[in-house]
Amino acid sequence: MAFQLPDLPYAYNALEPHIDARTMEIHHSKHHAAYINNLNTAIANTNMEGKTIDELLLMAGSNTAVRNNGGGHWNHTLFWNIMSPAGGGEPSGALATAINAQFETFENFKKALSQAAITRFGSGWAWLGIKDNGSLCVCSTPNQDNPLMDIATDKCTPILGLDVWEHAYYLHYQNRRPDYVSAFFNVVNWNAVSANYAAAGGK
Ligand code: MN3
Repeated sequence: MAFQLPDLPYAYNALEPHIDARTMEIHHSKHHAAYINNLNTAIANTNMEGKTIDELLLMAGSNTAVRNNGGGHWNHTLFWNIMSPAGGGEPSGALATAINAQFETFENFKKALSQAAITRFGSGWAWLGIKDNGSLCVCSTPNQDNPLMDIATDKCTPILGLDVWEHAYYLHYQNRRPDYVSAFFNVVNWNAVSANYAAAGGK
């Protein structure tokens, strides 16, 4: 069973004015679709066919096409799901408690994630993740790598991902990545991030 492009959980224009419809349409229907097509091509008729996307991430180090395109598929699937037109604000419940315990304040966490996103040189991602010991971490990866991959140096299970490739913001923000990062916080679906936190073992 080949991988398929998941539907966006909202319309292309739903995240405006923070992320524009044209960017969302190209990002989902062209970029994410291309990662999936290239991933399917890379694994066809190999022993990787039939593996789950999470299993494939553990094989990233041995196959560049799987690393780039499997990562691209996994990363974008998370990205779409942690945004919402009803997003923004701050987390509540166990995730809020964990963020405050680790970063002292939500504002400090925002600064840490923003810094990771803004200082990632070239293309890549910034992450909020949960480590095996249950603690939260903020990190970033280049290209379509992510912290679940066998080749990851900062290992964790991402519960929030922020795409800082230029294709994610250039049409609307041009070179102003910090403005895009700031706007992103207006569409973060903290309910979805909290659900990811719980699913990853967060308490
Ligand atoms: Mn992207």
